[in-house]
Amino acid sequence: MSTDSKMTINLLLLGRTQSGKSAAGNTLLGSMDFNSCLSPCSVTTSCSLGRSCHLSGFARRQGGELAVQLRVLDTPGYPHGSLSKEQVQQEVKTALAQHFGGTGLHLAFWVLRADFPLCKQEEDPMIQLVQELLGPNWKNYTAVLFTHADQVEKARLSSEQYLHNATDTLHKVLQSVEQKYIFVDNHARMLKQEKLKALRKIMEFIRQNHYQTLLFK
Ligand SMILES: Nc1nc2c(ncn2[C@@H]2O[C@H](COP(=O)(O)OP(=O)(O)OP(=O)(O)O)[C@@H](O)[C@H]2O)c(=O)[nH]1
Ligand SMILES: [Mg+2]
Repeated sequence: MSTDSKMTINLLLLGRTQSGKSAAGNTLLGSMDFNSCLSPCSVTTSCSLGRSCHLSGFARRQGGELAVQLRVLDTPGYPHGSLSKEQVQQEVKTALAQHFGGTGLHLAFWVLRADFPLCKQEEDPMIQLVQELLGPNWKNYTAVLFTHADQVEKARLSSEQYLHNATDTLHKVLQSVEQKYIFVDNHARMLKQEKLKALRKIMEFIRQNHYQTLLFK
């Protein structure tokens, strides 16, 4: 969905329960569309779509300013506290077809907490789910979104130092998605400049993939 001065970007949030998916959706949209809270069980049990207003100041096309609307699909976590893998998968599949069936998905984020190391046991099932949802070209349409960037800062680590010390599993994942990642602080609410930086990175990932979208039936 795109005119000369306006563009709609469709994003999907996937990740384990309580990783900060809904909070990240709110941060990206600059709203409180999604219910986000600390809970001993999974909070989000069905998919929902949030839309930002038309945002400017971070994307240009042919020399002109682009007004970009983000559409973000929040999903139940996987593994989930009460839903099976099949239920989560079916819920996301249906929502992808309903919301992005016509226009297509630009980018899916695998949401990871930066304050937890990524282990192999978590990686395999998640990659499998992403592959099943996005198909064989999933790597072109997937990036990592680290939440809890405030905790990384609190530990006095730069994002480079953090990644330098990360597990081999995380390195492998980042390699497979061609180092597409962003850090997000959902706690303190990011400063305007930090948010613009994250949005510019998202646009760059999408540009690298030639603005292609994944279509769903
Ligand atoms: N400090 C900090 N807390 C965060 C951040 N992101 C999320 N949280 C907290 O983590 C908890 C879970 O956040 P949610 O947004 O509900 O996570 P979710 O992945 O949507 O959770 P489910 O829907 O249960 O799968 C909440 O208490 C958030 O405030 C972050 O960047 N920093
Ligand atoms: Mg949630």
